[in-house]
Amino acid sequence: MKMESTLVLLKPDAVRRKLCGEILSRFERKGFTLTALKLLRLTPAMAASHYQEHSGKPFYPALIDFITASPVVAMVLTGPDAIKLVRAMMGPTNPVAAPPGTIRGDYATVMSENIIHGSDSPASAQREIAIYFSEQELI
Ligand code: YYY
Ligand code: MG
Repeated sequence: MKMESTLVLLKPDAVRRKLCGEILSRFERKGFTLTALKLLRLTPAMAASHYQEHSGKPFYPALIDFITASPVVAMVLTGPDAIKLVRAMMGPTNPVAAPPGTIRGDYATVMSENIIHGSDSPASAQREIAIYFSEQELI
């Protein structure tokens, strides 16, 4: 067991569908500590930085359009093994493969609007948290 912090985004579809409270509630009930939280609209530069590993892939232009189209909720969740546990609660990238009980399994139908982002490794978490939050904003 290691204490970790992970970046979670509730994507534009989650905000539009007013699912933020429900999803945040799942993470609180699981036992994570909320260590930063904000509503913001991503600039194209932030989106490009966040999704740099996907640059050039066929779905990249649509992904950038989607993630910058309207506000997201960004948060940092902290707790034991937070990175892996949050990914497990999210479910697989493709909602078709996401079991009921996972966030994508319960709320999403298509990969292009799959509700939530969570960091996939300690290196990603560190890099992604810095895109959204300053040191002073991490409580
Ligand atoms: O980390 P995760 O969000 O589960 O998946 P990634 O492989 O990092 O892809 C990021 C994001 O891109 C995914 O959440 C949806 C979108 N996407 C897509 O629209 N079509 C694909 N074939 C792959 C990913
Ligand atoms: Mg990813």
